[in-house]
Amino acid sequence: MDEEGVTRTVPDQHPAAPDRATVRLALVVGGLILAVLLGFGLGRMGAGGGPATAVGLETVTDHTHPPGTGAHDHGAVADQTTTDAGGLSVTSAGYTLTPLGGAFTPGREGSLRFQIRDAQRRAVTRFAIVHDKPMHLIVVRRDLSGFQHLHPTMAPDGTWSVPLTLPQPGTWRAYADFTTVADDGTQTVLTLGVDLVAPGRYEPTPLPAPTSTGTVDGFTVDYQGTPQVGVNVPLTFRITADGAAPTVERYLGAYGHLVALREGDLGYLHVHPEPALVDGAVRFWLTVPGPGRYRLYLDFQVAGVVRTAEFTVTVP
Ligand SMILES: [Cu+2]
Repeated sequence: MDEEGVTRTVPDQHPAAPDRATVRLALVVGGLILAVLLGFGLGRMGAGGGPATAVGLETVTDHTHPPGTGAHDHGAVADQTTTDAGGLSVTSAGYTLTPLGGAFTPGREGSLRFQIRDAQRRAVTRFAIVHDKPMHLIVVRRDLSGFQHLHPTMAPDGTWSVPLTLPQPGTWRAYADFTTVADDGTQTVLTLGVDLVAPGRYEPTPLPAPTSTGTVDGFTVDYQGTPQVGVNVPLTFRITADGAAPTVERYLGAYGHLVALREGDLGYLHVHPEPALVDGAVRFWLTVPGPGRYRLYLDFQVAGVVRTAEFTVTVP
């Protein structure tokens, strides 16, 4: 990362095969559970009952909502992250992020493995697909450098794993952003966080100065909007290259993905995008829970390549 507070090219973090496998797995697992739960209903259906059972399936497979249309506005959803920052705890709402081993050597590819366990200590295997994925994993060093956005895959026993390289020594924060689906269909939106350690001499990078312009690989990204404490305000990002506007492509079901992290405690903010471009720009709605400095990370895709632009914002 350079001093401008800008970025790097994100390699293809969404290989097609594992993704499909993950989705398929989620569908299969969800389907099996539903088949058991709804066996009685299905039997009735076979006997000439109504199509009532289709509804349950949709809560698992059709969670992906038009981004921005109240992204987690489901009737049965308990959303803990609307106003407060998430990712500050390994346990919330009865669910626990449990890392499974895993030592990291700086600069060497390792593997992050973990489970999400429920209040009965059972590994959760039923997750809703949100923004095309059942699990979003954000990794950043505690100085807010080295941002990564990954998508682990789940084994049938509920163990998630993803190759992970921590390029520099230091303490890193990993955020698991997911939605569980309980046996009764209740969905819980959560971001749990845990620290990872890459042993070695930690030389923190100072947070770059606030700016509303970022550049990455010849792309310039400007945003308009002023984050305010406790107010949901629009942030509109415009992407240009050589003075022209490239075609911004949909990526994970939206025209961009934005993560905001708070300096000091690394609180994680959910940011909801609007479903369509606004005059060619990507618009998000952000509520900041308190004053401080925040780092914004915008993932966007042009010509099949995902890049991340970064910005520091001071909220008075
Ligand atoms: Cu993701």
